[in-house]
Amino acid sequence: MPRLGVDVDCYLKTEALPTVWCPGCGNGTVVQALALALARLGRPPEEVAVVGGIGCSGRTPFYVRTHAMHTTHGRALAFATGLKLARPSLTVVVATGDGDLLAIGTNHFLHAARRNVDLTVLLFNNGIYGMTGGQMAPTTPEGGRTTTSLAGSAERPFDAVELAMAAGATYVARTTTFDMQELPLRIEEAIRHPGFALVEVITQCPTYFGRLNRIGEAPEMLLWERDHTEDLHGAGEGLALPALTTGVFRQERRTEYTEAYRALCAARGGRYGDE
Ligand SMILES: Cc1ncc(C[n+]2csc(CCOP(=O)(O)OP(=O)(O)O)c2C)c(N)n1
Ligand code: SF4
Repeated sequence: MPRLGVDVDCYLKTEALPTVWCPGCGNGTVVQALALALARLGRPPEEVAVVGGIGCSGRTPFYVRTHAMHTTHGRALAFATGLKLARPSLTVVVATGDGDLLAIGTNHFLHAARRNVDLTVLLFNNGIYGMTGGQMAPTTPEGGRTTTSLAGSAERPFDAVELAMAAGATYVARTTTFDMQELPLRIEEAIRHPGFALVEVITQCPTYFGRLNRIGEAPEMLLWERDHTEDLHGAGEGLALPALTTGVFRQERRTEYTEAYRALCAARGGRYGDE
C-alpha cells in the first residue's frame, strides 16, 4: 500500500524492523525521508549505495534495500569516495553522525567537499555521541549537557554548513526531522545535484541529549527543533542561535571530480571506472 503518495517500501528492509534505535530517535525519520526522496526520483535500488560510518546513525545502511556499506568510524567518506570513483554510475549516499563526520572524520569531510566528489552526505546532527553513551561532540551547543560535560559545554560548536561552504561543497542545506515536508525535498535536491552535497539534519536523541538537557522525549524535542530554527530567508536580527538557520545555503555548478578524472583518462586514451 503506497504511503506518503509514493511506494517507499521497495527501498526499505522492512523485514529488519524494528530498528535497534531507541523509541523516538530521529534516525528512522531520516531513513524514511531518504526512501521517499529515492522513490520520487525513481532511482532503482540497485543503482544506489548507502555508506554508513560508525554510530547509531551509521546503522542506516542496515535498513535500506540498496547496496550498503558499513564502514569504520570517521571513514565513511573515504570509502564512499573510493566507491564513487570505481563505480561512477552509482548514486552514493553517506549516512554519518556529527561525531563521525565532524570529529574523527573532519579531514575526509573537508577534502571530499574540496574535490567536489558527487556524493550526498546526510549528516545526522543530534549534538552528541549517541552510540557510546552521550559524550560531548563538536556540535554540542555551548552550555549543552552531555555525560562528559555535566556542567554544560564551554566550547563553541562547529557549524557544518560554514565548514562545508569554506571547503568548497557545491550544495549545502540544513533542515530538521521536525520538517517532514522539507527533509525529503532537500535530500532529493542533494541527490540530483552533480557534486558534493551536504544535508545537515538536526535530529533528536531523546535518550541522551533530550534527557540530559531536560528537553523531554521525542515530541518535546521536535517542538524544540521547531522553536530553535528559522528559515534562512526569514531569519530576523534577534535570532539567538544562528547555527540553526535552515534552508539551502549554496547550490552551484563546478567541475565534479569523477567527471574531471574521466576526462583525464580519456585524454590519455584510457577507460574509466565501470564504463
Ligand atoms: C576509530 C574509532 N574511534 C572511536 C570509536 C568509538 N565510537 C563509536 S560510535 C562513536 C560516536 C558516535 O557518535 P556520532 O558519530 O555523533 O553518531 P550517533 O551515535 O550520535 O549517531 C564513537 C566515538 C570507534 N568505534 N572507532
Ligand atoms: S542513543 Fe540517541 S541517537 Fe542512538 S538510537 Fe538512542 S536516541 Fe537514537
